[in-house]
Order: sequence, then structure tokens, then C-alpha cells
Amino acid sequence: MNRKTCILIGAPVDSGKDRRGCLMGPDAYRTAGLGEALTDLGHKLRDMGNLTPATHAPDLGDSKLHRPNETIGWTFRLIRAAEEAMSRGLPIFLGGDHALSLGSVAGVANHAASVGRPQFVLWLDAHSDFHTPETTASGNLHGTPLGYVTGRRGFGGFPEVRNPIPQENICILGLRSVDAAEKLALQGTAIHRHDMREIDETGIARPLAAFLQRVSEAQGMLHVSLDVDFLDPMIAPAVGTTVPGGATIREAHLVMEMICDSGLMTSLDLVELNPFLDDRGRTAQVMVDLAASALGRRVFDRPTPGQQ
Ligand code: B3U
Ligand code: MN
Ligand code: MN
Repeated sequence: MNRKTCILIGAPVDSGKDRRGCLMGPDAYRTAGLGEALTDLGHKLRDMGNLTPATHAPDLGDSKLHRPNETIGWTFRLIRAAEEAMSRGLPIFLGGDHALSLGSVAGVANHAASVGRPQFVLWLDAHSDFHTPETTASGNLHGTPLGYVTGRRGFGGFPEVRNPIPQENICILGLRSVDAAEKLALQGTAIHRHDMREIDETGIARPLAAFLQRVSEAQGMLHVSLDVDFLDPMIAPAVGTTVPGGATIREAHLVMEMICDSGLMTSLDLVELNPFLDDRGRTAQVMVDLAASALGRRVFDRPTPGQQ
């Protein structure tokens, strides 16, 4: 693993859904030792502290959406933070709920376009997060980031998406809760999507290796967005939307080790951790350990079979 400059960007976004608590996420990751884990691996570390949203109109509760203006403020702020960080190192966005990825992904995509490389996105999540403000039934904007960054319509008031992610550059792993409207919309796209049934049938390495191969062939930049609910709630209970039947600790570490071996990851989101729901910090610790695996921690150094 070559040494990187890891840039921690605290993004205590809590406007993407009703239940509060994700705003404590960035400090829980720091408390669980994320910084030390990365420096122990030989990386340089810069911690930008916790951001605040750009100035925005007040949320008056008159929308079917939950706190849209605050999320708009966060999106403006995070696009800028992502663009700035990408030219200096590998940003790690410490969520915050998944609404933070409207900004982180749109921002890294702007950077990729500016250096003439294609942007790819690996979405590790129980959900597909492909709604728009028009299709969401819950009004929770944490269910919309993939809709936004692929350039779906209906995001009035949000920053314009200057560099939409091509659908075929996205891979979702871990799906087991997809709303009817999202399913219909997804089926008409080229987004690569793998549900838990497929993971049970083929193993998690196969679809991931195929995706990493495509990123590598295209000399792409790779953003990884890790939602706590990708994991099974037995190992990661600190999330508002637990869905049984998620990835095991072994599957999740394998994913991270393969990402590390590929050398392709250029940015990372850690999202949806709600420390208020945690059990003595164990979910925060699992997320820190997974980030460490993605950045080089392993038992013995050896390449993933089939990836040499
Ligand atoms: N698709 C549902 C549920 C959901 C999406 N993301 C999370 N939950 N975490 C929705 O509300 O849009
Ligand atoms: Mn999500
Ligand atoms: Mn989710």
C-alpha cells in the first residue's frame, strides 16, 4: 500500500432523515481511533475538523421533504470541500447521514472531470438511495444521493450537477431494501446492482472484482460510499434503518481488502453511523476497522487471488 495523505472531513449532516443522532458520527470515529489507525499504517493525516452547512434558507416545515434547505446548504459546502481536498490527498468524509454524499460525490466528480479521468462509485448499502425529491415516499433525502449524482431531475434549489456519474460507472453491493418506485427506476438504468441473494449465490468477491477490473481498465477514480446498514445489524447496530441479512464482518473486510489491493480508491464516505444507538461504541469501531482495511491493514500481505 503506498502512503497517502488522508484528509478527514467531519460532515455532521443530520438533515437527511427524521431520527437524529448522525451529527455525533465524526467525533465517534475520532474517539474510536480512526486517525491513529491511519497513521499506524504509515499514512499522513490531516483533520479538517467538522464542517457546517453553507448559508441556507430556514426550513419551515412546509415541504413534504424533511429539512431540504439544510441539506441544500450541506451540498454546496461539501461539493467545495471535496473539490479542494481531492487535489491534496484522499478525503474521508465522516458522516453524518447519507445525504452528505450528494455533495461528496458531486464534488469528487468535478475534480475527476478537471483532471480528465472518469469517476466511478462503489455504493455499499442495503438501500439503493436512487430516489429524487419527487419520488421519495418518506421525504428523507438520505434516500436520494445516487439519484442526484446521476443527474436525475427534480432537485430544484440544489447545486447543478456539472459532472453526472455515468450509470455504468456505479456498482451497488448489499441491496435488500428497495422501494417499488426505485426498483422501477433502477431497472431502466445501467447501474450495476447486486442484492444479498446474488452475494449468497456467488460470493461477494465476484461482482466486486468485475467492477474493480472495469475501473482499472478505464483508469478511473474510485469513490467508495460505505453506509453502516451495508453491514448486518448484529455487528453494526448503530444505524436508524437496520435491515436484517446484511454483510458479515468477513465479507465487509474482504471488500475493503480487495479495494486496497486494487489501489484504485481515491475518496471514501463513512455514513449513517448514529452513535446514540450504539452499543459501547462497537459500530464505530467496526467502521474504523473497515476503513483501516481499505487503507492497508491486513494479517499477512498477499494479493487477492485473481487480482494480480
Ligand atoms: N428507500 C427508503 C429507505 C431508505 C433509504 N435509505 C435509507 N433508508 N437509509 C427511503 O426513505 O427513501
Ligand atoms: Mn444509504
Ligand atoms: Mn442504507
